[in-house]
Amino acid sequence: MGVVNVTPDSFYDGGRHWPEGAALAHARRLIADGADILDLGGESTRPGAEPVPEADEIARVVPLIRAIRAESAMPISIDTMKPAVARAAVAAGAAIWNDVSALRHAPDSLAMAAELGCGVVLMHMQGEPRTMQAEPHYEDVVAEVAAFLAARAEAAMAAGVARERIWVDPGVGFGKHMIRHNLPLIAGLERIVALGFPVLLGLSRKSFISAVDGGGRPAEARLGGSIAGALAGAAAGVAAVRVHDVRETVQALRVWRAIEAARV
Ligand code: HH2
Repeated sequence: MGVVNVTPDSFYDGGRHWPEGAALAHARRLIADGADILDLGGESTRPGAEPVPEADEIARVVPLIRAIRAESAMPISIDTMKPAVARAAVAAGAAIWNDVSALRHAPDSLAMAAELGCGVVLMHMQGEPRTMQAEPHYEDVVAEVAAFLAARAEAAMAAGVARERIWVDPGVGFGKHMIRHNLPLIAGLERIVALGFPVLLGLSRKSFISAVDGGGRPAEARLGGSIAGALAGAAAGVAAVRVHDVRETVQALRVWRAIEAARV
C-alpha cells in the first residue's frame, strides 16, 4: 500500500504532494513502482497535528480520487476518521476506509461503514492523535492491542460490516512508546495475524526507527529501518504494508520471498 498524503503537514511527505497536481504525479509514480493499493490522506495524524475541517479534507482528496479513477483501476483507500469524508471518497471511487480511530471518532462511523459496504481498516490507537504520545501505558502491549482489535471487529460486524471486509492494524507509533511498546508489538505480530483478519502494518519512516538507530535520524534517513520492519511484518504473515517508498519495498519483499521459496 503506497501512501499519498495531500497535506501540508504530514510527518514525512507533508507539502511534497501539495497541491493536487503533484499528488496525482506521485500516485502515478507509486502505481508504476508496483503498489497494489493507494492510501490517500487529507489530514495528518502525527502527534500534535491540527485538525482539518471536513469540507477542506474532502476538497483535498476527492478531486485526486476522481483523477486517479479516470486513468487507473488501482484500489484506493481513504485515510480518514470522518464518516462524511469516507462517504465522499467512496462515492468518488475509493474502495476502502482506513480509519486510525477504528470507527470510534464519530457516533455514526460504524453505521456509515456498514452503509458504504466498503473495506474497512480498523487501527489500534491509545488516546487521540494530538495527545497520544504524552504517556502511553500498557501491561502487555500485544495482548491489549489484539483484544482491542478483536472488540472493534466485533463492533463493526454487529453494526453490519461484513466480516470479509474487515482488516486490522496494530497502529505502530499511535500511543506507543518508541521502544518499549513498538518493538514488542512488531515482534508479536503473529498474535495479531492469529485474530483471523488480514493485517495491515504501517511503520514506514516512523520515529521509533530513529530511536533504534541511535537517535536524531530525520524521516528522510529512515528508509533502511522501514524496509527491515516491512520484512519483519512479511515474515509474521501480514497481508499488506503501508509505505512511502513503494519501489524499494517491493524489491525487498520480492527478494525475501524468492529466498523463502528457495528453502529446501
Ligand atoms: N500511519 C499513519 C497514517 N495512517 N493508517 C494505518 N492504517 N496505519 C498506519 O500505521 C498509519 C495510518 C502515519 O503516517 P503518514 O500518513 O505518513 O503521516 P501523517 O499522519 O503525518 O500524514
